Amino acid sequence: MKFPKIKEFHITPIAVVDPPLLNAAGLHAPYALRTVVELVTEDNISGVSEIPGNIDIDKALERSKPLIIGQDPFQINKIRDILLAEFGTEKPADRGFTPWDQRTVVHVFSSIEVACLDIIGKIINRPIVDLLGGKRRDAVPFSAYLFYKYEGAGGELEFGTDPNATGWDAARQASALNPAEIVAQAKAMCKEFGFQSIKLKGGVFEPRQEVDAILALHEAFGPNVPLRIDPNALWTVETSIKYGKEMEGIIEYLEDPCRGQENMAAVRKALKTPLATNMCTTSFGDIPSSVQLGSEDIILSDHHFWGGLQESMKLTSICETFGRDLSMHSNSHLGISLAAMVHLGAAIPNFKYALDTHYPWQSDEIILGGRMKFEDGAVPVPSGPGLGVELDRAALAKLHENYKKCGLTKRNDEIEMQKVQPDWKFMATRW
Ligand code: GKR
Ligand code: MG
Repeated sequence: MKFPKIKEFHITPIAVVDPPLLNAAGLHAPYALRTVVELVTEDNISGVSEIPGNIDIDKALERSKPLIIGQDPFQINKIRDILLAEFGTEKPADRGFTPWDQRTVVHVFSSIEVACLDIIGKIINRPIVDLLGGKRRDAVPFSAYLFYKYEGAGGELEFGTDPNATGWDAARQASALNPAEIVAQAKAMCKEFGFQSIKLKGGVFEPRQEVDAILALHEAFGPNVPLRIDPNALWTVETSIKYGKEMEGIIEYLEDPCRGQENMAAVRKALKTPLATNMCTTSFGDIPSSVQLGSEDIILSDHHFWGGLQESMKLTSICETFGRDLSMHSNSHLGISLAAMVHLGAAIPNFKYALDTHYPWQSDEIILGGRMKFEDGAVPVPSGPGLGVELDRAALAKLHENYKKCGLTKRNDEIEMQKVQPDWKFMATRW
């Protein structure tokens, strides 16, 4: 039997409006960068994927083009071997110190794998979740993801706001620089999306203020709404233990309070609250030391940097074996990524914690039909073949124009922050 081969490989960098959100590394630029990959087979079946935008990843994708064109999209193992032979394996330390993952090859592999799975799903007329072993739930719950932020809509408006915006569109533009404004942001986001758990991105202000924001959220939402805080590794071990103890019984988990597996393990020993990470255990190479040290209870997987959806399923088995729970990390993203996250979220076992998503912070979209809908904080699993979403080519072209105009080629939150506070410097550990 003859199977159609991949004949086209398209790489489209895009820039997506993003508000001035604050984090441990500084400030989000007015646009978040994403790259959309599209593979097309000889019989014109198209498979798509979306990954974080970065010119180095785009260059590596370009380099992989001639290796991928001519391959059978079903032969994902062979494709992985070809890419590994070309690029080699990255070291865990290559992820860097920033809150987001700075590796290249894992992202290349993920983008090609998801696009191949999209093609396979379309050929056999089944959703991707069925290629991951099948659906364990019909809808995937997500958590509200709160950010400290300056006033502003992002994009062309930058720190300006749209006076005609209402509801969450208006709330998304408001400043959130203290506990009361964080509570207001949480109320507006939960009202719009129906989220039933809440995460606060920390590592922005000194811990006392951020813990006060958690206490204010607890007061406002009551004990039945699970809370989390993520200082992105900026706290010392002592600070993590001190404030971790204060939040015991209030938060469902503490995410990356401090840097490195050893430090995380020391904090974990001192607290009853589970620890989660998307920073200290982020690759298969990190698993042996994670198990040996006991650095976390929950691994926040992300198919974009764990090398794809099948690799993420492999991670779920490792988590089951070594007594880790699994949930999901996110960065600014659009609907192709969200669809892939939902297929994975529907397949994973022992779903204990609602997944992270930045989706409420974005207003653009590149899939036909517009923004994906949340029902009571959850996204129904798309039932169409493959990812179950189709590329909106006009919207893609518009966001590609944004990319060409905005002048950004990779994320650098420190530079953005220095435009507001010229002497601001990223510190790997701050408090
Ligand atoms: O978007 O600013 C952000 C986040 O800080 C993101 O880059 C992190 O990778 O959400 C992420 C996290 O949970 O650490
Ligand atoms: Mg995190």
